Amino acid sequence: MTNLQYVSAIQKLIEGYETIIIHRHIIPDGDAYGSQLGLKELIKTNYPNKEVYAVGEDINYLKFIGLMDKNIIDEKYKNALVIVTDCGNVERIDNQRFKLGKHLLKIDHHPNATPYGDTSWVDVTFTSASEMVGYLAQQLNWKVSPTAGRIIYHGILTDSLRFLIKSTSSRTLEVASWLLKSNFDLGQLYEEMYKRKLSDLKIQAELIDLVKVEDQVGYLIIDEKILNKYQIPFEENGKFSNLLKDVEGIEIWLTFAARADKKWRVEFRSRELAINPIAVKYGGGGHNLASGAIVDDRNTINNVIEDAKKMIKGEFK
Ligand SMILES: [Mn+2]
Repeated sequence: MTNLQYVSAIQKLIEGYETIIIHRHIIPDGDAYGSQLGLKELIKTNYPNKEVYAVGEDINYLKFIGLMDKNIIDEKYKNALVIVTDCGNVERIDNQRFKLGKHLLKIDHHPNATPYGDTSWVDVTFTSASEMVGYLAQQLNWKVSPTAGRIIYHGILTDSLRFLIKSTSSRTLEVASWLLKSNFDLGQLYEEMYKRKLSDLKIQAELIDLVKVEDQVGYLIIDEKILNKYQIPFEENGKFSNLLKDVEGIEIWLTFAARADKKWRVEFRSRELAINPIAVKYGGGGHNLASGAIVDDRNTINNVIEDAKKMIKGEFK
């Protein structure tokens, strides 16, 4: 099916259900929020009589984008259309009640790790699931409130690293341009997104000193002690995953960050080599050039680093 065929199929689905419940992945990021809350806002504007809910855990640093709906009882799912955005694998869907609906629609730009959904629109050529939602709205000529425009634009910005990643296309910019017409306050959004604390700069200085580079693999281990010293909450432990981006001589860069449950969050990034097979090996997943996983201990961290070196040498299996 072409993208335009998906667009009209999705339009029919939305029109066919009175209740729509939208899920996305755990440990949400800007794109998860953008595609989920953006789509909710769009449906509410264009189909004001429908009940639309966005479910999952709230995350503090994204409260300026919006809040999740609470206390949605199982009964609500009975005749509902359930939409899951920005999530490649079933285990990562927040929360597992997504199965309770009448029809399941997946909208995603990750490689199709575990296919799911009665209708599944998956296209890895989009920078973000938010771009897909923006594209959907643009093609259907939906009304876009400033709130929806802002939420979706933020999702595209965060996943595309402000239009920096290679999958940024003329379509990305057309969708972004079209969203800007909704007249949200772009300056205010940038202020929220890019404001930093002095401690953010200071921790970066300390982290840069800890960087190791071996065989074109750069890595950084951010333990609980450093996070505490600079009062960085565990839920923000992913924000240094691009510190080693664009450094000459580094092909793959790995960031290991302490978690509240004593496990480690691993962020895999790569200039060109597809590194998601390593993430998958450790129970994670993601995109070719940007993936994530959670590992148990320092031993496993060393194994991940060794696997990345093997990947560079073409010896990873
Ligand atoms: Mn995404």
